[in-house]
Amino acid sequence: MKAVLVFVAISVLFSYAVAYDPLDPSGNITIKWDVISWTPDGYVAAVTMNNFQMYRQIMSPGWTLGWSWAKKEVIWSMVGAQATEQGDCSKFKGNIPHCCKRTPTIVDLLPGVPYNQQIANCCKGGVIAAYGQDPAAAVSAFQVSVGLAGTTNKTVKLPKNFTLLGPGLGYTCGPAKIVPSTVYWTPDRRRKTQALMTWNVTCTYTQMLASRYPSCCVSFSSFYNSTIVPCPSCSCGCQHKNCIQKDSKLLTKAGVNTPRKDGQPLLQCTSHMCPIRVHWHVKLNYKDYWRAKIAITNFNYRMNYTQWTLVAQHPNLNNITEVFSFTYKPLVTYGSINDTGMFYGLKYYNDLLMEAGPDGNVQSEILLQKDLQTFTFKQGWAFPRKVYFNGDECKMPSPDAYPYLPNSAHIFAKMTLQQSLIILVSFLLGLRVV
Ligand SMILES: *[C@@H]1O[C@H](CO)[C@@H](O)[C@H](O)[C@H]1NC(C)=O
Ligand SMILES: *[C@@H]1O[C@H](CO)[C@@H](O)[C@H](O)[C@H]1NC(C)=O
Ligand SMILES: *[C@@H]1O[C@H](CO)[C@@H](O)[C@H](O)[C@H]1NC(C)=O
Ligand SMILES: *[C@@H]1O[C@H](CO)[C@@H](O)[C@H](O)[C@H]1NC(C)=O
Ligand SMILES: *[C@@H]1O[C@H](CO)[C@@H](O)[C@H](O)[C@H]1NC(C)=O
Ligand SMILES: *[C@@H]1O[C@H](CO)[C@@H](O)[C@H](O)[C@H]1NC(C)=O
Ligand SMILES: *[C@@H]1O[C@H](CO)[C@@H](O)[C@H](O)[C@H]1NC(C)=O
Ligand SMILES: CC(=O)N[C@H]1CO[C@H](CO)[C@@H](O)[C@@H]1O
Repeated sequence: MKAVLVFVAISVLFSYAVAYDPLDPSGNITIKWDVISWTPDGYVAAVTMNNFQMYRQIMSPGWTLGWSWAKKEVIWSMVGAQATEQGDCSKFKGNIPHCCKRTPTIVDLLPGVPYNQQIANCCKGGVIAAYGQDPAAAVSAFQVSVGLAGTTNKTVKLPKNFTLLGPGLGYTCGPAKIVPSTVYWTPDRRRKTQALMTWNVTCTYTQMLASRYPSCCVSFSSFYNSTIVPCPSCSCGCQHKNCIQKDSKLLTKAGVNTPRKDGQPLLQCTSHMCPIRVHWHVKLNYKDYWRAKIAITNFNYRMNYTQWTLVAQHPNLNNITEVFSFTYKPLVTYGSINDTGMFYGLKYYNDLLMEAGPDGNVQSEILLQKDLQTFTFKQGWAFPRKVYFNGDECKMPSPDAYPYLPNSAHIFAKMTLQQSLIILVSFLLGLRVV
């Protein structure tokens, strides 16, 4: 048991420093450029961004992709996305490029653009689903026509310094690498064609880059101890944070919920100052099963979380028997250790976590079958080891603050050997110890 607590303590200490995500070790976003035709002064590329992360999506307002051209390339035109700035195209006459910047910044188009300006998987306002939740929606694509570029696979210079940005996104992208050309089926699926050249860029997420502080916290309670262990105070940082009391008259003003362009939240005042709190309640004990309740509360008045995801790590999740009102999917990380899984809402029922207020929460109950060899309510065993909301790890209560089972081992730990022996003996004799 001590080992568990030490492990929890160590993971709490180090979890914000590492880029590698042990719960999703191969999670990344891969950006693939397929050259689909050569043009007199360059090429046309189909660019596909695949989100291979199991439980981290790109939320509204969506992705922003940037890169540096290796030479003097320009973008003649784009389909399904656009450069945010045209830049200085003054040396062009007649036909003016879409973008002449050396480091273009690209954003997705919003839904609803005319059909003839779309391609498959474009125009979703930059929103990309998590792969574990909706693999078909975990992709975004656009087409770019590049000029003043190489016109053969020997003379093309790959773009450099890729960046994937957006509010709350902490991605680092590696260099572009030439990979085997993508092979496509023709629409009638009777013939295969091949890209003229393909390169990939891989981007990985680091929570520290997204924000210095966690963006969610966890609180605990149990049926066996009336103490509610709150989120640690200032879990998400208190400095320079404004907040609003939940009974404030300002909340009745029109437009108070309108999201800001810069993504600035309007938080309800709490001691933790997090936009999201996950509460884990150990609810019931049966002979062979136990039941926990999970509630997620939104404290941001300016944010609806669509397609939210919750990841929990707990040794008993390998024997999860029933999940009420959420979907559950195990994340099998290391072969036999099956202790981590993701939860998400049911479509049209609770996959939208509404802005702070009376509707700003979603909840579920889970039923787990006890593995009688490891199961215990002692030492906070029934609480999760790690919790992630939307791919960001949440701040947990300190391990020594977990609700204790009355008369639990931690009382024994404070006694002398002699006292414990007396208790043990009186227990064996069937006497009651107060
Ligand atoms: C990116 O993710 C895919 C899918 O999980 C994986 O096959 C690939 O190896 C990953 N790439 C890197 C560079 O980690
Ligand atoms: C390149 O990216 C695509 C996804 O966009 C992936 O299927 C493919 O495996 C990647 N190739 C390499 C060599 O990483
Ligand atoms: C370039 O194209 C030629 C044929 O046109 C092909 O043999 C060669 O493998 C290609 N090289 C790369 C790096 O794709
Ligand atoms: C890419 O970034 C590096 C380091 O920030 C910089 O030295 C280099 O000049 C950049 N390359 C281009 C083509 O902008
Ligand atoms: C959240 O969604 C509801 C219902 O779709 C909408 O009325 C509300 O304005 C949205 N709030 C925010 C902050 O976007
Ligand atoms: C992991 O646990 C889930 C949920 O109980 C179960 O459906 C799945 O079969 C388990 N996988 C392995 C490899 O044990
Ligand atoms: C409940 O748990 C707290 C620790 O969070 C502990 O201080 C308290 O003694 C426990 N209550 C009982 C009745 O054991
Ligand atoms: C009590 C019970 O069902 N235990 C099972 C929990 O899951 C592991 C592997 O996932 C099984 O080996 C146990 O039998």
